Amino acid sequence: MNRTLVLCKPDAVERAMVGEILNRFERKGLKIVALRMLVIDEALASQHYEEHVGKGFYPELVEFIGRSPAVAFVLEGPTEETYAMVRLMMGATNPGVADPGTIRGDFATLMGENMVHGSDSAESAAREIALFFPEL
Ligand code: D4T
Repeated sequence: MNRTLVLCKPDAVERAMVGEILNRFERKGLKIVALRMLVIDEALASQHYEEHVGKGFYPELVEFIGRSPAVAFVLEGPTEETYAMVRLMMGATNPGVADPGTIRGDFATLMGENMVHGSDSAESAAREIALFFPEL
């Protein structure tokens, strides 16, 4: 699996940062192989975030992820480490401690508004790509 799923979350779309984010991945040398804009409803959110269902922050997470459109895309790289490369470029989940030079480190401040999502393993990538792009 040389592919991974990325989401520009609603905060990124609202702030008109989609172009900047896509540009970073394209400059890195990763290829966009599919892309769509959608509102992530509760049903899709519960599948995407199945490991977080029932946690304290889950209701807020669902409200945030569905509050306005997101942009989902699939990136392809030359190795099976594509998902890891993308996660490095995103930075730590909490933007408050994300390294400068990463997307979250450069553009975000709050855990609840952290701009992007990237699959955290090759297995997650396969599952999430099937969820957002069943035609692939
Ligand atoms: P996503 O999945 O959005 O790319 O984020 P990460 O993979 O980096 O982090 P995650 O799955 O642990 O968290 C998902 C999402 O929930 C928010 N969150 C997380 C939160 O608001 N409070 C918390 O305590 C945690 C752990 C942020 C990202």
